[in-house]
Amino acid sequence: MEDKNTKMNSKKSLIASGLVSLALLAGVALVMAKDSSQRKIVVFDPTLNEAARDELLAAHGAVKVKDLSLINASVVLLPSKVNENALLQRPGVLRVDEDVTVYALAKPAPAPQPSQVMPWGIDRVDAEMVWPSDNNADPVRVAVVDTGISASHPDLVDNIKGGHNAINPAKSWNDDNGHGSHVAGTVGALNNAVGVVGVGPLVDLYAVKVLNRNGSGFLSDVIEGIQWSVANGMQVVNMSLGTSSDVQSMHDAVAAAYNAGVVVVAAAGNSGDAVGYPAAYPEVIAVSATDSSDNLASFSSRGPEVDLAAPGVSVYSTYKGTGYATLSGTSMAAPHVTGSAALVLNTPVGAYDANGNGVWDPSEVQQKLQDRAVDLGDLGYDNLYGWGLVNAYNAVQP
Ligand SMILES: [Ca+2]
Ligand SMILES: [Ca+2]
Ligand SMILES: [Ca+2]
Ligand SMILES: [Ca+2]
Repeated sequence: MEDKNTKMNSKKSLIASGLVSLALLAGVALVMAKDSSQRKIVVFDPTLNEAARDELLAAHGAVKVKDLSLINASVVLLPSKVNENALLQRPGVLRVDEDVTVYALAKPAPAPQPSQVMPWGIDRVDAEMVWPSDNNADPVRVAVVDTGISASHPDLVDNIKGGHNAINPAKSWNDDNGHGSHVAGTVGALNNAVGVVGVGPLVDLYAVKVLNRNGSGFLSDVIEGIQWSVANGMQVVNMSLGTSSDVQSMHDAVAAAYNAGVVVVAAAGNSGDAVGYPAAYPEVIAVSATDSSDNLASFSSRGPEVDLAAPGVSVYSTYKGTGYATLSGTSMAAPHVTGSAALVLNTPVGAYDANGNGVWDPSEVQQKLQDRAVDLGDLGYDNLYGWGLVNAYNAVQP
């Protein structure tokens, strides 16, 4: 946790006075939750139509921010707790969830990189042994749900195929923080003459911006990012973010993505303690972080929800603008698994087609990644490394 700097500490103390316990996550991407007193997620009975919902909301003084069709909900501003309680009494209103705030912190340390180097994590998961056979495959669509992706980065730009700004759909998904670009580079930086190279250098990257330039954003924007990913045919969603708050709307959103066939990967958290959310949900592949000696990082969250481990200490990758940076966190581990999942999706499902439908389903991808991981720590499954260190090369073998 050596890079958990003073800025983070001041955030912690700021949040300590909030009503919801400190959450956090993503390595350098620290994510915390606090009470956002007016902004709520109102979840309706699915049989209620939009007009009826809007009428209900208006009757209780709620100002609608947006709808979240994925989970039959609306994001609203409520003037007071009285309005919320009254709304809860109405038939058709299932629940009112906190629209918790999430924060990501990245330390700015861009350094120019004149020639391409292979980051140690890419080598460790043996991604480079997969590339030659992958060259002619259809690119897999990967959504990086984060601070955006640098639209001008020469080591990313050819792989960026689109995106969405859930905070303000009228604005760009360009990364004004750096964290999302770092994650994107580990997933799929270009195999060229400069900078770094990702696990899957031919993937199609989609920038789903849910955290702002300061690395903060509402949970509802994260949910909208997941919703966009489902609606736009994303095959893998990477979430290097999280919170200690277990909010039902978030679980519903990742479950909807999973049921739609989307592989969802998330960082386990940087608390050194229990796995955070969304990583802890069963529909999500939870990733802990290892160092270059294959030991679990001290900051890495751990517990029975961990599925896989991946490199997450001193990871060198692309950053905002045209920069590069070395960062640590489970935020950096998750994209190694996301990239590996994308490489698996480029191979025939074969014997892993548990439900016999001829295509990869999220549970089948997860099963193969787990079966082909390199066991670490105690023999077999354990709470630190899950099923072991992800290995892209093993995972794409028949
Ligand atoms: Ca290697
Ligand atoms: Ca490169
Ligand atoms: Ca299947
Ligand atoms: Ca083990």
